[in-house]
Amino acid sequence: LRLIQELRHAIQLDQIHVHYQPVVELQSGGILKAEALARWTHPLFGNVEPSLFIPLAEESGVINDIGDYIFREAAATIKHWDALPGLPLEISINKSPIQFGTKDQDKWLDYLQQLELPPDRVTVEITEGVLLDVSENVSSKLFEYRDAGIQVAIDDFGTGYSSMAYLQKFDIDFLKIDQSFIKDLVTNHGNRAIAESIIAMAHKLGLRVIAEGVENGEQMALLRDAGCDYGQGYYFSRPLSANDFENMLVKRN
Ligand code: G
Ligand code: G
Ligand code: NA
Repeated sequence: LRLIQELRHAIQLDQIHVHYQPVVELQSGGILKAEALARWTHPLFGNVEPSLFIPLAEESGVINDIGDYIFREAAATIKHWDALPGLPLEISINKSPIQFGTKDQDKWLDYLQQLELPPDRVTVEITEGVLLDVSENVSSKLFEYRDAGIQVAIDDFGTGYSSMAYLQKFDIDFLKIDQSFIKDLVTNHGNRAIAESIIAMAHKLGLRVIAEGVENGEQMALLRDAGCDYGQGYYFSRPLSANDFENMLVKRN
């Protein structure tokens, strides 16, 4: 478990980076926001997959430091991009259940104030499981975010056990349809029915919908015609370094 030890020092050693993947409005093709995705460049192993090191970070508690680091880096980057032509971009940050573990879990609102970045430019992505956690830590933080104007998205929607009541209680802003439903959307009638039902239900509750893992134009057109608001996936762009994302923005405008 040497890797956990190394992960503890990865931030100071400047091995943790943020990549950005655009979330695109299906009707207009415009970019609404970027999702911040953690990357670890290990000196020997190269790029360590988040699916490997995020669980390690969660088990060891390092996720709190990594999460804060990613948040600060991503918020500062979005602020920096305000100087570019085009609309001000929003940023989406993943927050794992472990990060809700303590009462005084983050100072993200203070940091946004310091940066002079309006909280409504920030979305926190949580999984359905977080909503089912009845602890005071989770609900007080979600209400604090909401009162400040930070938006909340439910990630991987449809794979867990969300209750519709929780979507109302916490006044959730976005549902992200899990990529497993998008994968064979065009040929699998069941998955298409699930995606269309999520879109209809979300809209009736006043939520906006993001389809994850959109890989081709057929999927994009089907989702757009079904009324899905936004898409994210390789069809639009892979997650990019800050530099590459910035170049992409400049080229588009
Ligand atoms: O790009 P992808 O391989 O990046 O991401 C894999 C998984 O890791 C996703 O489920 C994503 O939600 C998670 N993840 C990526 N970055 C972060 C992060 O900064 N914090 C948390 N908690 N999870 C992240
Ligand atoms: O937070 P979340 O679990 O949604 O993380 C998104 C994950 O999905 C990341 O690992 C990201 O690299 C990956 N991803 C993003 N777009 C696509 C896509 O179009 N196809 C596939 N297979 N994976 C994608
Ligand atoms: Na996510």
